[in-house]
Amino acid sequence: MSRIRKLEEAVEDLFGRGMMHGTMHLSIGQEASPTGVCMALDITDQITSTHRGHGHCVAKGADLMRMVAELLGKENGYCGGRGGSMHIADVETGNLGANGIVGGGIPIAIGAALASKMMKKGTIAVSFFGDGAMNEGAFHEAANLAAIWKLPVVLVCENNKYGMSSSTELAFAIDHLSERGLGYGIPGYTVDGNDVVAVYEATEAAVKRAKAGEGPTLLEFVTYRWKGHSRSDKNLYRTKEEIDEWKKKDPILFFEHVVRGKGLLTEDEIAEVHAQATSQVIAAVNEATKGKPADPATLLDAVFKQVNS
Ligand SMILES: Cc1ncc(C[n+]2csc(CCOP(=O)(O)OP(=O)(O)O)c2C)c(N)n1
Repeated sequence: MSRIRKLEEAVEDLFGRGMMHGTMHLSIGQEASPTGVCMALDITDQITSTHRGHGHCVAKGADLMRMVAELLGKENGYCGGRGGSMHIADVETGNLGANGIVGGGIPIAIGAALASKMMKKGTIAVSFFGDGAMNEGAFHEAANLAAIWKLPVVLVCENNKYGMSSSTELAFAIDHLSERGLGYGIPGYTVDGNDVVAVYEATEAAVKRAKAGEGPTLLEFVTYRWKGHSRSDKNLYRTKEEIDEWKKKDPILFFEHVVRGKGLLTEDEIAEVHAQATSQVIAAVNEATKGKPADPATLLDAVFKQVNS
């Protein structure tokens, strides 16, 4: 969680200094869901991510330097600098890709789960998506197929309360978005998305169910994004008081409180975790900035996989 937070703080700084291309979306405040979910997965299990996907990439094991290089449009980035913030894929760690199309990753995860089932690979797929994506047609079609084919997939809704400026209260007529699973025959659970242990436990149970051939689970992790939707967001649709209230529920501070209370880590050990995360991020940024900028002359290279016939 600390590594995700420090990376995103660094990304915000790089963007502010005009070093990044395109846009980017920060998930500061939401670190418990990628962390808790990916802790319950094997490296061979696959994920699909969203436009707000830096945390998912880090939690699934991406290399920080290659991530930053991608954000800076460098050749040594994950997609040769062509993808930027919203399109980081790292197939080796099972990350099938972030996706700028809201809801776009859900059918891809369903396809990966179908392939796993047909090829008897024993792996599962997890699709991360926001509350806004649950009102996309792609979600409904994918959920139905996952249910009727009993696919090994976990549908993870990170309900951070807003889809751009639309609150969930405005966009849904139900209180718990996990209820959406019931109409498809998919069990759904709403969980505190700022409690990493609760996220892990809920995911572990869903993964077990998927691996046992019992089909999909829908998990709603209730959380909050501290920052605006993207850089152009002036936060006119919510109050400073609301943001401050959620900052008090910081998933990192909450977890520190838990481990301190149980005597699992000392103050020095907690400080060491944060110090390590900071130095890893600094090293990644320093190394990535040395990379060669992607060359516009080879723009179409590395966009599709080359197959030699
Ligand atoms: C199919 C599609 N429709 C609209 C957009 C524009 N758009 C980008 S992000 C976003 C909001 C998504 O909200 P949510 O799924 O809740 O994710 P969050 O931003 O809260 O993480 C929208 C409408 C898009 N990228 N793709």
